[in-house]
Amino acid sequence: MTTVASTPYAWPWNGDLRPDNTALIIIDMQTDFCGAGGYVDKMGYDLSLTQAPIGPIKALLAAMRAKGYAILHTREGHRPDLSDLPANKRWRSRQIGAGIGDPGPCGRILVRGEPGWDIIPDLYPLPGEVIIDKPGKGSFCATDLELILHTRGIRNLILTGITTDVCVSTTMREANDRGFECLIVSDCCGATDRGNHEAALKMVTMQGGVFGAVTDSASLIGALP
Ligand code: C5J
Repeated sequence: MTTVASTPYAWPWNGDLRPDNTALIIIDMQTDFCGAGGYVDKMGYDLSLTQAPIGPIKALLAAMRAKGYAILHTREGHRPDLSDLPANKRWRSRQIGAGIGDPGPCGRILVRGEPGWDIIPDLYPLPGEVIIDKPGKGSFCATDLELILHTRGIRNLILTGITTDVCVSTTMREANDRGFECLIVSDCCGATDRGNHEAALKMVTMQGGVFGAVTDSASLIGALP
């Protein structure tokens, strides 16, 4: 029986925390979301907020790699022909001056294969680690993530990445509804707005843990079997 000190309950609910039933998912740590000239920068948001989790994720990633946990990475992005980009998503991004598919300092914004779309070098996947390319905010929509998790016998999902209130939150909700036991790591996430980051974490803790539980990287690393 192993649990992590978390809010609102010691996670996971059943104390069954092992490297072979638990995965770390690192969501969208791409230049477009945390690097100069990328999508978030073009929208005018404070990059320090989405860069803040880089160091904590790096430490957690090293600890979980060393202990043999499954590591998965995601990238949000669209096909170069934009056939998987809904017209309303493109229109909205253009409203704020960062049109998805349009050229920018890091190549075409959020387009697969462009420099800005890829994962930042600090957190780049190792060979053998799963990369999920997704066209939307949730990591389960239009991907094979659920099949991969079931195939590997994963029951517990540890969520990190950016942004807390959009892609991380959407993925946590999707995973929770599919029966996965979810833990979000507060300092390993970041949002384009500090209040939204805090609110997204607080929402998890309602109703006895409506989407799972919240912890921090020091508590998690210290408890990992
Ligand atoms: C957003 C994401 N915020 N990765 N994407 O559009 O959270």
